[in-house]
Amino acid sequence: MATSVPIRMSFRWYGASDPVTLAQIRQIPGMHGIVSALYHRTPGEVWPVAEIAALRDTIAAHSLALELVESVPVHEDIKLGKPERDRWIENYGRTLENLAAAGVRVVCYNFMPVFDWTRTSLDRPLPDGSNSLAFSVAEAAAIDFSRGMSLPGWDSQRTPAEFRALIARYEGLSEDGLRERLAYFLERVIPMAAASGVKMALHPDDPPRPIFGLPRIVKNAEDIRRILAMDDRMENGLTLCSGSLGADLRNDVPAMVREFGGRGRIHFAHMRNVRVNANGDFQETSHLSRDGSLDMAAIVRAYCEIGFDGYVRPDHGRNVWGEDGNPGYGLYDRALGVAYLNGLWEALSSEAGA
Ligand SMILES: [Mn+2]
Repeated sequence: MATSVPIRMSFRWYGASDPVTLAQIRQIPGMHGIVSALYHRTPGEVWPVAEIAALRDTIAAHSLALELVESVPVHEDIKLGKPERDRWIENYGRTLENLAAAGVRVVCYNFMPVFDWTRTSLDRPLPDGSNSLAFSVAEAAAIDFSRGMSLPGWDSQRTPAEFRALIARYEGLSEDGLRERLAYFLERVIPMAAASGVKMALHPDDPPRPIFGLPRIVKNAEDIRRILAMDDRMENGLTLCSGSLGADLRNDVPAMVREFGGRGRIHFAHMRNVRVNANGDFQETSHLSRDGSLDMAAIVRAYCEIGFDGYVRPDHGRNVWGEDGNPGYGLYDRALGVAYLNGLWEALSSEAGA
């Protein structure tokens, strides 16, 4: 069969504590590699090369590659513009060097203050009896950390009072102010990434809107243009997350794939579908186009047209068949997502003459 799918299909795995095993992931058709991280390392720490290599070897024992990492977290001092940021940036560069030495080629990261994703429910029922992550604008607006309210998925990390204090540190910071801090970070990190041979892949804000008064600067095509213009090198690239950007109906995801991917700046494609209301509420769905608001075939077609040969992973899945796993990161629905995406890619890449 001449049809080939040139993408490198990948699957996020949280390490030895993940209820999903590498042996299971290996059996999903077309699987190339694993997306993981040293989750026990705190933001700002240098990741030792021996630990990265050990993770790579564990993964390689299942004939899977570790070529991309999600995420190397950006220390809060960098986003806050504190003087200590130079030390954390230097450490970031050393981590990139160590990752490259262990064979990692792409690093996903984000630049969201305090929370790197936000949902108001981790298990909202869907009509078919499954459940999934959801976001309600009204429910988010009603969360009041000063009254001890917590946020689903984050309530085990810090107390409401700690979150309130963290958010207060950003009070009065504009989008321009946060953008300057990203520019400061990129000005130093992109040259180190380029020297190490690692491509940086910025993940968009999730959801793509300001939340709890915190500024957001990776919400739409205009935001992304400004960030890519900060350094024109390939190493200053993107993780194009269809579900994050797609949660704002004004974002045209296939157009973004063509614009940014056509310039070689998309290094990692996150693929998932969401059902979005006009007011900004959304719920994650199966990957199938008709279950959500995104035309997944149009997105894959755009990738095929630009000849995309980078890394792809199914993003979150629903919780189906009674699986007891990490919210959004069970085995079954993400595996169904891979099978669906493989089918789209096989059909549409041969159509595009790839
Ligand atoms: Mn994503």
